[in-house]
Amino acid sequence: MQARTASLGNPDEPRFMYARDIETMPRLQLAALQRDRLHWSLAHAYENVPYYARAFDDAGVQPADCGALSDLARFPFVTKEELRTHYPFGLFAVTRDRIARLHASSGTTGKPTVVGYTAEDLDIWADLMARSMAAAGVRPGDLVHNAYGYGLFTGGLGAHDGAQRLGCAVVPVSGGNTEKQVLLLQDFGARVLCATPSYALNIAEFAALHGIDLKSGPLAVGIFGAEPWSEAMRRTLQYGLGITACDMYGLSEIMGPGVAGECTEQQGLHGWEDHFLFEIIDPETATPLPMGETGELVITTLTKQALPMIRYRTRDITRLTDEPCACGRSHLRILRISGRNDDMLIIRGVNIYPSQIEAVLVDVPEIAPHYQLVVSRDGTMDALAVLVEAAPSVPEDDAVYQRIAKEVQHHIKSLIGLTCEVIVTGSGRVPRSQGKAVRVRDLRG
Ligand code: DLL
Repeated sequence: MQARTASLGNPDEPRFMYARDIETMPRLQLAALQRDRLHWSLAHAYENVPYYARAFDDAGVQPADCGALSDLARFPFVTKEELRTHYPFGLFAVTRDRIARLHASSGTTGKPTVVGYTAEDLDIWADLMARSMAAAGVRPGDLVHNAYGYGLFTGGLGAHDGAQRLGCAVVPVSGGNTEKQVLLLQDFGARVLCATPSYALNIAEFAALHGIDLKSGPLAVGIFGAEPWSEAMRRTLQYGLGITACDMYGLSEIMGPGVAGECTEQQGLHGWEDHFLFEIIDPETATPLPMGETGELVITTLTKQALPMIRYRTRDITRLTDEPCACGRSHLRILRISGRNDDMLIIRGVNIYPSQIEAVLVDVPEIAPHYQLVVSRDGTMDALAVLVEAAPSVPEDDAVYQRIAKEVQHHIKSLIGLTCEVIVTGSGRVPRSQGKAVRVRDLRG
């Protein structure tokens, strides 16, 4: 550890602008800090949220039973369902007058999930977003073009507060109006772009189509998250915008963006373990899995006041690694999220995530990386059609489209083992995203 700390070099190095001591803390020390904070968080939840008191009592556990970190496995899980049942403020652990802000996730059906923050929670959130952005190469003084949506979605204000905490200037443009986004990027000269990867692609495409060169300008860093994306998409965005693109992870139930952020090594996202405890469980049996195995991510908040979450089942599928990272940070890494458990498609016995299809599509030069998956029922079988767009340079010709469709079909079959229909359309026919992309249209009813 000593040698690694010594090799970190200049303490003013941009990637350690923030919280260097905490981010390079030896793992044993980090575990001791987590233990103390976990005790506080369990007691806080138990004493202030009737739901947790009942759930712990039913499971026969008390906060005092959690001696070691591994004892957390004896505590029950909490899910989005409980947040819905206790809508709007039933899981809050502080009185309404201590709440400084509310956010909510839209949810496609029914009531939204509401989350609340005390002033201290907002302060920590800004810190963690600042740390995540610094890890991705954002520096004090940078101009940050923030195209995450402002409003109830946590992306806009989360990135905004983090960038300001780091000492950046923010262009709070929010999502949408792509023409204006490109104009402002060009005229204001932002060094950093915050957006969903699908919207960043939309921006890059618009610029290219209108002969606007963002590549040779000051734009240098992309902070992309809020939806699954692939390494192939990273390459496309980095090349298309002339940037280093880093992944950003978070969810409103736990905080918002900045729960984990990728450093410039681009080898996964550092989960900020001084504020969260990460576990992986088997999504079927809910049994904890060892480090390195793929499963569902479960997160426990260690310092959240307003809305403590004890063993929250995220539904996100990924794996963790505690292998040292070349950047010198000791906090474990969450590897790229392949998708949500609920987004997994089972097509004729093959389990697939939309991001796996994306990884195949992005590498085919004759198609643009916009796609939608249409799932329908063919008798008793589920059928998948992949709707893709021909690249703008491809002539509008049915025979050419059919040849490309066959090739794509072949790639999907050989790389994922899935037989599906591929439909190639002309440029601009696949709906564009302004925030989180809708990748799957389910017609099964
Ligand atoms: O999407 C927070 C966020 C905003 C993260 C901006 C990053 C950047 P929610 O709307 O509550 O919060 O959605 C959370 O989005 O459970 C994942 O399924 C998905 N998600 C978020 N980040 C990533 C990512 C925000 N980097 C849900 N990769 C999560 C894959 C992601 N999926």
